[in-house]
Amino acid sequence: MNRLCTLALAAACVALSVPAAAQFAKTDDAVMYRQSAMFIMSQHFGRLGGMANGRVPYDAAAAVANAEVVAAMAKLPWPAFGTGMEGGKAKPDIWKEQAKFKENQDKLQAETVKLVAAAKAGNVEALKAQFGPTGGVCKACHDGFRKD
Ligand code: ASC
Repeated sequence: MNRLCTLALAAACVALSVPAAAQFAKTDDAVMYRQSAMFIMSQHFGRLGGMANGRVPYDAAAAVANAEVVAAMAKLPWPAFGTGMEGGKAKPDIWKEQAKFKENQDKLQAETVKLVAAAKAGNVEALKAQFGPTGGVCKACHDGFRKD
């Protein structure tokens, strides 16, 4: 019985401590996953940019829909930067400065939550006011952690 418990505990520990790598069959999948999430994010962020910059007519419902996709995508890429998943455009600094990288993730998530709120305000001025700061966190992280 004791032995069984020990084994069960060990199995639970392994299951709980499986690195994020276990979520992906291979590193290439992790790279494709994080790039895909960021590609979708950029498409929808770009549509908001069109409205914020007056290139396309402001559409309040579309703004909310786009901002919600951006905020949803902003949650996704991070487990795909797990241990051993170096590659793509990711600078090695991501794995060397994990606290700083995490700070950038948190900032992005905070700004995209504000972006949804700004879109829900229902006027282009609110959207404009939050578009810049959100793009700023995209850029800051890319400057520090993405290869050219
Ligand atoms: C985008 C996109 C980025 C960011 C960044 C903002 O639409 O693809 O990487 O915005 O350019 O400065």
